[in-house]
Amino acid sequence: MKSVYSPRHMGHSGNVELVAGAIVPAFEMPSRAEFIHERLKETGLGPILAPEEHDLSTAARVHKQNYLDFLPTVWDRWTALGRDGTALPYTWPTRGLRQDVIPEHLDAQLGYYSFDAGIGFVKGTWDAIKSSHDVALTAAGLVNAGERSAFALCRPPGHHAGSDFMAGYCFINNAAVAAQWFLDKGAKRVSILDVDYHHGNGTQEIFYRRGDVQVINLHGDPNDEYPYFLGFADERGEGAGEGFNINYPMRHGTGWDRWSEALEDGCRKLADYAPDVVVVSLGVDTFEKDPISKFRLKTEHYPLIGARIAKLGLPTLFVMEGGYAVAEIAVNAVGVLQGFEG
Ligand code: Q9C
Ligand code: ZN
Repeated sequence: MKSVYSPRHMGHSGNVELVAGAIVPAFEMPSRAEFIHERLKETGLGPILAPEEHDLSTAARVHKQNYLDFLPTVWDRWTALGRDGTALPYTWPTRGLRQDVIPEHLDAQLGYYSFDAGIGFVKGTWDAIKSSHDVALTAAGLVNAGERSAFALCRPPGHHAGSDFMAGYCFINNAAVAAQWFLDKGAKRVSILDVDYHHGNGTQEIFYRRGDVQVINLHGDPNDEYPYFLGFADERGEGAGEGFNINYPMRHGTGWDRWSEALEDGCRKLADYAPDVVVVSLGVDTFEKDPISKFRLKTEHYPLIGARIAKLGLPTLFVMEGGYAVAEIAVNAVGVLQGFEG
């Protein structure tokens, strides 16, 4: 399997996030991608390619233009205010406040375009976001050109980013952009299978009213897990999207037996949908030792995930999402890919 990787993710580093009342170094850190990159080389999974530059026209079909215009401006505007450190929001437009005015101040816009404070910007953040987007589309191009599969080693991840909001370490929804790109290249239907520990709220929001992208999510139950406000089992899509959004919320402590049942059910529904291509939002924060998650998958289970996806017999793009047990995520993520290859 070919992979796509860019070192440009590394400029997105040294940022902080808010966890349990404390500002701490962000769990989403450069070593995540570096360990996976090393593991790809070590295992000889296949060639590792550099991304080609892509413009944001496909991204603009799943994100709002004002949101895409905002993202590259954040760091320069933050420093123009005489600030350093990490650019973070601190105020949000809740129920009852005006949603129709986008205030001019950067602090207000950071809140307007975000869901939480897990999306800190530093100097290299926009360049990393753009490179992650390019990595996803370059890998999608490999699949479109006839490869059975490809791996987009995206960093930062994407599945919490919605049409006009950043969230949970995510800015551009790489998997959603790739799915849209496949449609624009002639695919009639695309399935997104999201196996990250956290519900892909951004992906769900983007495609909720669409029938051309099926979204299947396996994740921590929002009753006791981030993103809390979305990811319940009764969210099935609306309008043309009715029935094409499928959620499998699972409780803290879920292990392989229960999780793999959900994967099996999801794969059957995916096969019934008969998409032209599958995009896997590949998070490995389901791992028992993940520092921010509460499932109990073991390293031996990850190749089984890949093998089940391979059984679908469909062209498959793997897009990297979460996973924070830093050294182990490399073995687990590449384990999925090895399991896919058989
Ligand atoms: N106690 C992804 O996996 N909150 N994002 C963590 C830690 C946000 C995860 C709080 C987690 C976001 C792509
Ligand atoms: Zn996650």
